[in-house]
Amino acid sequence: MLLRSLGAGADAAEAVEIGGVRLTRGDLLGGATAVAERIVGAQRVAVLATPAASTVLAVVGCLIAGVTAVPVPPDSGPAERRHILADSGAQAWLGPAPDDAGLPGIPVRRHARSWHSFPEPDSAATALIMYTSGTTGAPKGVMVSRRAIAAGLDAVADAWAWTSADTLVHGLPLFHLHGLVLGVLGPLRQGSALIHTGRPTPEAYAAAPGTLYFGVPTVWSRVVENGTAAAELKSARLLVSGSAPLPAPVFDKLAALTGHAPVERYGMTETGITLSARAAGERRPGWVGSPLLGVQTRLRDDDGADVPADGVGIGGLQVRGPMLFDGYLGRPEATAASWTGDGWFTTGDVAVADADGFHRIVGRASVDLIKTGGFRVGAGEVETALLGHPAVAEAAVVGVADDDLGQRIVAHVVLRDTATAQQLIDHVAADLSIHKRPREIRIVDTLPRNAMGKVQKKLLS
Ligand code: MCA
Ligand code: AMP
Repeated sequence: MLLRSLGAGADAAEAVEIGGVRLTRGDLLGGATAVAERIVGAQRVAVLATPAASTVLAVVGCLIAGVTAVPVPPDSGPAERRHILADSGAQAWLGPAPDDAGLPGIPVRRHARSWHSFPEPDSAATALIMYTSGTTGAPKGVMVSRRAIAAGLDAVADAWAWTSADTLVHGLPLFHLHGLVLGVLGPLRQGSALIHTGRPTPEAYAAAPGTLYFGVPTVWSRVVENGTAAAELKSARLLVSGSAPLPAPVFDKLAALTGHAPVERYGMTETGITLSARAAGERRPGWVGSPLLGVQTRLRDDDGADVPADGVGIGGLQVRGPMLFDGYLGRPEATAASWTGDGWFTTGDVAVADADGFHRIVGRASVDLIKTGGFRVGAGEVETALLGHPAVAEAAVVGVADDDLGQRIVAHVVLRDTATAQQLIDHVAADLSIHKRPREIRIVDTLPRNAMGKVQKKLLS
């Protein structure tokens, strides 16, 4: 059973606190089963993934009914939302819908209850389609099966000694693997309580009594800037960081202020979490730990030759394991291109491994995938939005190093007509979600190009 804590008794136990609403296990099982009754027989539904009880009930209802859920960022611009709906083939909005809904709505009633018993869907069935950016083009739908979710959650539980005695605290968005799969389905599989703080602020983390705290590096760097909040986390069992590189100074300050060296882990929407430090093992700043249960890794150089795990050699990281995705929805070529002929997934990250199996992520092979505040943003997607403005002749978008966000999005733009930076940012905002907007626009006369005419992004920083 995927969400094995539901239906396992202890119905009065506190399961989820989110958006000021508290749901016991019984509330969640009864409420989500009532959702399941409304959607059973559908194939895919869209869920506007606000940090609210309705999102949790909707996604759990989908899992009970065997309907694929498509989480949609609540701040997504109309163009991005239209793409996700059309590409995914979602048949309805489950729960609250945006004003320009475009699809029929199925309400999620928080107080409705059903005690119908659904058979457990096939473990190979697609549980979620999560949209994620590539280097170019519109986001692709990553199909994740029930068994991949189960294997991924069991693997992190093993590494982090995560049990029903834990209370998880986080305030991450519910439209990505980190906040939704690890952060909501994780507690429901392990039987631990969840406190979702709405937003992942230091004050909210400090005020929530938990044992296990999840954050992206931006969250932890904000925590260490707030000594009072950090001190409240001394009573935690484990602080976990992932989704982007945790700067070593933040690691060190967190350890000094809270008494807990953070557990770093590495993953992708496509692969789930594959590498992590262990609760009972070494935590090394700048390193993301060793392969989780069932995971194998290898490093390959540009010619496809093996790079030794000697702590020095740098190579493209390839992984395989039971938590990997089933492909990009409707994109067989992109799916095939991401796997090697002998069955390894090419992460696009460049890494070092040592003889103990510890890995360090050195960077990404492509400058066109930006990680900002833990969000993955394709440069091409932002460039396409900018080029849609009539005054923009050329655009090159890069991620520039940023102490708070890891990288911040900066657009270099050649204009053919007058436009202000704010007008261009607003134009992107009309298409894409908030975190994909450039933080800065640099208006330039020309973009640096090589002899082939290709923009040399390495010169733009
Ligand atoms: C944000 N704002 C902006 C922009 N971005 N304004 C103009 N242009 C922009 N580009 C606004 C916000 O709406 C907000 O406004 C204010 O600026 C502050 O924004 P920011 O500094 O970004 O703070 P924040 O909104 O609090 O965001 C920081 C954050 C956020 C909370 C850390 O980045 C976040 O939730 N990151 C999590 C990403 C994540 O979960 N990734 C996992 C991917 P106002 O105050 O008015 O609202 S899954 C993954 O990576 C794999 C599988 C893995 O390994 O986990
Ligand atoms: P996403 O699909 O949003 O899950 O982004 C996945 C990417 O985030 C990976 O390919 C890495 O580039 C990056 N990433 C995730 N976790 C870490 C980490 N702990 N350290 C460095 N990079 C990370």
